[in-house]
Amino acid sequence: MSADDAAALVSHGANVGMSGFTGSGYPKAVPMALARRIEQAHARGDQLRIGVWTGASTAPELDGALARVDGVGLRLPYQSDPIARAHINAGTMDYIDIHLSHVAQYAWFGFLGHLDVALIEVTAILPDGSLVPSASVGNNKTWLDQADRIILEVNSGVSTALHGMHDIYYGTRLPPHRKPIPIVGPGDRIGEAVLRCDPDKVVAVVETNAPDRDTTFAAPDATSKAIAGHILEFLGHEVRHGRLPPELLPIQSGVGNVANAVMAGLEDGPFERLTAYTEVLQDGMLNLLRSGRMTLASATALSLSAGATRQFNGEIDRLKRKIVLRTQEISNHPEVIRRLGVIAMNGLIEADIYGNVNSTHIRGTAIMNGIGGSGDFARNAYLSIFMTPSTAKGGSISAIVPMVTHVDHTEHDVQIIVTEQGLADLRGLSPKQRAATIIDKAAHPAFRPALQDYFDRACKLSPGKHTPHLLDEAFRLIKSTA
Ligand code: 0RQ
Repeated sequence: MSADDAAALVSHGANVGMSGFTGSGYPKAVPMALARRIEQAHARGDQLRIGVWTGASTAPELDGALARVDGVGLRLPYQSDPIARAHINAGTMDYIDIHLSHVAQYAWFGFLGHLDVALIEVTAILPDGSLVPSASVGNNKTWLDQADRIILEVNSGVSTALHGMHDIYYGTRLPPHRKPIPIVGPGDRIGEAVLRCDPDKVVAVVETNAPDRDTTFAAPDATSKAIAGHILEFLGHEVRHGRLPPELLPIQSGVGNVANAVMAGLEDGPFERLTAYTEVLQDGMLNLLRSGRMTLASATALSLSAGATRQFNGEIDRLKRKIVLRTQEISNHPEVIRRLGVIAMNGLIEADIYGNVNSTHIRGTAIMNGIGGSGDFARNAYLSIFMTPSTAKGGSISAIVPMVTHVDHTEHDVQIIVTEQGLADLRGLSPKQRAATIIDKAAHPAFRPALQDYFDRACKLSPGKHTPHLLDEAFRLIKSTA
């Protein structure tokens, strides 16, 4: 069927579960056809807006195209498109920012409402009707199972050699019938290589031939190299003190350039036979797998630059033995993350002197991207590391503030904060000890005196002395520098 004909099957008010996770495996043709249809409907004065549920962020052809025509009433669970962000922050698009491991189970619990359509990119449809997933798995299993009707995009631009890399677990149940998730090592396979699909629900099959978004990474700069250096030194210290094995524990690495730079740092570091239990596999991690520094990686999505995708396609048969792509409720499962003892490394927007972290909001009210999987990993990790440049916007804003304007990760979930200035190890410290450490090790020298002055006066004047604060001026530093 043509993309336009398939798009005509989606009606106003429908909830559409789409594939896509950090710019990979998203449908490329039907969302754009839907955007054209929405634009025409709006020009005629007709209502046409849908709910868009995905795995995580997608690309301009999906989130951007639909947001540009004001076609999305509600979006969940994680997105990073600038046009969609502008709509959310203008109040014209509702957005529900959910822990990525929670999304599928919320759909099964019935917490999100009814799912009308699943719109899923696949690599191939097999003769028995099962589907070979493409470069991400995300929530595709749940969307296919839950939706009334299914639209498939078969992308011949994705290598069919991907077949065999995926592990789709069909053992999840609703409480009180749940059983342990039987993963005891990051490479364990517990499911099937393909997605099951009821052929009676398939209303359209659309052929495409298009690459995923080119997720480019900046070459590591001095700041991200310094952050990576502090983390590597810390990991070495932990090995020397017997708190980590020489091959470390499975690594989770968040999105963005700093995360990618840490992976690049591991390439030159002393650690061998690394593993990863993560959600996104970026260029830096692919390099570790190609060089043999990393032996295994479990993820839910590949999020690669065009160059890295070419390398991946060239070596796919060799890499297939080292990479497992799972559904996101398993890649981010708290039980597995806790059991394996994952080392979680995520970015932040601001952290306060007590270690609460804001990953999502600018000045407390505007969304940047979303919490993504950072909460799944941070709360359940063996080591929960957050990393950031110590300042933003050309040095005018301190990433370390007296009190965060929005809390995604509480002080109880944050063990280590790293900036280019240094590494604040908060393990075993009381709130006041944490504050002294964060100001001393992580804050930029230009902001240290103001933070120290706030903390000193709070220690004297705060009515409660456990977590001293001056509530009437906690946000003044932000106001004066933003
Ligand atoms: O804005 O591009 O307009 O200049 O925030 O900041 O420094 O480029 O850092 O790309 O690593 O993103 C937390 C957003 C960091 C990301 C966040 C502005 C800054 C810039 C981006 P500009 P950087 P990164 C696994 C884990 C949540 C989800 C997550 C994220 C922009 O890491 O989305 O961790 N995390 N998932 O200028 C004002 C401040 C600021 C600020 C930064 N204090 N005030 N602006 N910025 N700090 C993946 C998934 O879950 C899918």
